[in-house]
Amino acid sequence: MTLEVGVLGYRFMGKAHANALARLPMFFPDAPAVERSVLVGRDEAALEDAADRLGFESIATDWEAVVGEVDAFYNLGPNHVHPEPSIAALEAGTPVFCEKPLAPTLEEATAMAEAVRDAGDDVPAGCAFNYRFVPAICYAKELLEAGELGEIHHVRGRYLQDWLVDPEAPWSWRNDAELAGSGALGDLGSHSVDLLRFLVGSDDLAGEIERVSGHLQTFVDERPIEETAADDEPETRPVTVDDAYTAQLEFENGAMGTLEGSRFATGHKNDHTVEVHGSEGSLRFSLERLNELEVLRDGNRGYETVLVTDADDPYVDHWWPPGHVLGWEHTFVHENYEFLCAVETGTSFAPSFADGLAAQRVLAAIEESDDRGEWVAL
Ligand code: SOE
Repeated sequence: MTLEVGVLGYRFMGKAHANALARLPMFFPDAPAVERSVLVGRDEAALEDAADRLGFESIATDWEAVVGEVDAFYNLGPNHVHPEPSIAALEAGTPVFCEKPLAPTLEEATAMAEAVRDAGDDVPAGCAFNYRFVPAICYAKELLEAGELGEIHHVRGRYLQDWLVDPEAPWSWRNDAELAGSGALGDLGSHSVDLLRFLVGSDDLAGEIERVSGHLQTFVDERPIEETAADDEPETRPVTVDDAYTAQLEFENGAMGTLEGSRFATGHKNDHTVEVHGSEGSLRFSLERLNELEVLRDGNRGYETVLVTDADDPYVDHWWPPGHVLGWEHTFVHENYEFLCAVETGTSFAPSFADGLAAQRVLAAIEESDDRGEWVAL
């Protein structure tokens, strides 16, 4: 059976997921056969061009006509577009794969998670936290769950970019609270929160995040609109979200966490790092060196750098011989493989909408803590 997929959104994430779907038959021959059936958007001319480039059979400008007619619906639009089409698809019994963060607000994320519950266990719904599918992160999870690091004392999630450090960089939906919900916090912090939950969130490790203390900052409060940026006096729009955040976390089992993220970290392009310190050892991961995991254990004095590209490392055997490193785009192939296998078998997929909602709860608490200037319990 060929799964017909409808995809809303055809820019950055549309390209990342279309590329992943195109790779599956070649590298994951046991994946379900998938047809890139319909590409959904508003601008017909842009859609036609994108459908041609991304390999879609048809286009549609009305998602309502699509969500009940496909075997899976991908919601890759801007954050404010995540709730309504995803809920409509779930109400039609269509599995949904939605980009992160799940929604602009906690209320909307809650409604999306409730729609999954109402749709039933055989309708998978995933939140596309692609960094769970980095082989080195899967290996880190194996080490942690095997108890190799012992009792967890510290976790640290940091995500630094610098694409907005230029005040003349144009305004986009990612700068608007109504459209995005939050700025760096939802865009980058959602990844860090999900990864920390994935790595140390189990009861026998750090457990869930119990309370937070957060601080948000906006460095540039208005930006030129792209269409007028070349004018002498470009029209501008206000920036109504954070440009950067820091937060302290307390986990159920007493572990301490710190989060930091920025779109103003000059010189850092996509610098997503995770660090964990336990009673028996530590680990460090950096997306800019995503094939490696730095591990300190067994009483060694220093970290060893493990190149996670052996045939028995997660997903690696689908690609190349050891040492023939993977990249950012491969994480999308891995998550698409897992999601589409869940669609074919009607089984659950992680990270689920419940995981997306759990991350959203942390983000909302960090925003509330920033507003109130005090710790906030989840
Ligand atoms: C932000 O620019 C961004 O594109 C995020 O939205 C993605 O989730 C992240 O993987 C890369 O950076």
